[in-house]
Amino acid sequence: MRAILNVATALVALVPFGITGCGSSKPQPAANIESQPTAPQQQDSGAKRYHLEGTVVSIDRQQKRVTVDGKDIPGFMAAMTMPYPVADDETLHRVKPGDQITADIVAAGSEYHLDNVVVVKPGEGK
Ligand SMILES: [Cu+2]
Repeated sequence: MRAILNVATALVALVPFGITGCGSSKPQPAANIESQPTAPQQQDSGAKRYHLEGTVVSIDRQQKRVTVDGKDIPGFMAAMTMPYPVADDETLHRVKPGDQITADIVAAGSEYHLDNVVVVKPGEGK
């Protein structure tokens, strides 16, 4: 019983960090881009993709963000709940709180967004 309470306390203590999100691990100055004049001006140039599994916590259609309680993503970030920008409205209107999803995190420098969001298991709510 005490162990369970300790875990709950630890989770609560982590929440503030989850709200601020990650991205603090490797700040990349934009000046780096200018040091590569030969690089083509492609949107996805240098972008990395990470596989995200998690549960949708909330959707903010005005800010175009989906908050996901995500599992650990090796090489990107630990398991945490944080908002992810989502570019397309179709995804924002399709997913619902409680949905279990998989998605690609497209990360380029300090910018990232979700792509290829798939609802693996719909949530109970509507
Ligand atoms: Cu994060």
